[in-house]
Amino acid sequence: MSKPKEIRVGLIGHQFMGKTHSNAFRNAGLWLELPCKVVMRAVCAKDTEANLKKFADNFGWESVETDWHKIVSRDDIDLIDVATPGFLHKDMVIEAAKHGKHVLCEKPLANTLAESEAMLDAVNKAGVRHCCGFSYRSTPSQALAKKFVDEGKLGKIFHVHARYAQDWIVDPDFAMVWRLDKKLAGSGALGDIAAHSIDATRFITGMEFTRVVGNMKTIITERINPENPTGPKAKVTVDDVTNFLSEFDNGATGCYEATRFATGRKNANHIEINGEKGSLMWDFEEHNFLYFFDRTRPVNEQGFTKIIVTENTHPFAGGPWPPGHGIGYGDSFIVEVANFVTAIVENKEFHPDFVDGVKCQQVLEAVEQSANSRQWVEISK
Ligand code: SOE
Repeated sequence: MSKPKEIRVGLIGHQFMGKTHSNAFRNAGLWLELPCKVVMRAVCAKDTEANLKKFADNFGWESVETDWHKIVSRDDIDLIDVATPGFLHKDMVIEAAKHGKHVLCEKPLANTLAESEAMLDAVNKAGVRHCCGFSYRSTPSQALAKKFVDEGKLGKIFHVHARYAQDWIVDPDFAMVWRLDKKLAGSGALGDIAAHSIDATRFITGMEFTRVVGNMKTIITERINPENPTGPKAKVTVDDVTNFLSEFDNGATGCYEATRFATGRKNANHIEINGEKGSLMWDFEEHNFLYFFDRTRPVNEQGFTKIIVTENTHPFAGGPWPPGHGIGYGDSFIVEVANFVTAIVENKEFHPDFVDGVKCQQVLEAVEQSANSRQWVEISK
């Protein structure tokens, strides 16, 4: 079968992730050598046509749709990108797959494990390619961490310690938003940011979670209702902070925290992996670097090396700029979409896909079950 000369994209969602993904598709071809042209065919969102047209002009989308059922069925689109709140993921992805579209869906894949399994089933039945937006895998530094583990530089892994800390809702006057409503978001810090720590663990180490015990807490239980600011407050129905312990299929253990109340921490996504031969520390606040401790070096030379991950021999060529210039948050999405489009055109294996999305959902659900039962919960293979 001949390779497609272009991949025509339809985006659903035009808020934070819609903007991030628009930038990614627009720059994918500038940033990395692509085997085809990326055509930004249409953007769809719940907004007026006028506002959508303004967004489309600003980000380079050729046309707009106000009804998502239309964009997923257009025959001039090959790939649907779902960048919407979690409660919309399942229906949009399944419908897009039914129309034979490849699908990129933001993380977490769904609001429940069952929904995510239905989505995986739909893309498999349709025979389309799929990506789950665990974007941090596409930072050169996290990819280098995986390479080091794959090369055996850590040896047997003892344990993982991960903390994803933000503080954007510490203010009690911060009004209710969809991310704080379980019906819309599925969960709070757990699904939104612990999902990244769960995926990073699987990606870097190759280990699989076998059991967890967790604790979830809502610190501020009600917030101003933006629809009726002087009326009764809206109930917060998700976790503000989640802590959990884990065990893995190779006997290693893990300790995780995801919080939106870490006053002063803006997007502090951190993971440290300790092994018999060495350790790795990856921190998004310094994500142009990777910290590596090599216990095989002479004792007098041992210490955490701060590797600048911007050489063209590093994963993803260390970024598009000369060594030492560095990259930012949006760049990981550029790499993610460029690699996904390339995998589609060249029929190559691709991760993170919906299997990774479902594996993450299994852990999210087990943590929630454990927080309710106050017991350890097993995770099936
Ligand atoms: C909010 O917590 C958020 O935007 C997450 O949803 C993203 O996945 C993360 O990359 C940055 O923070």
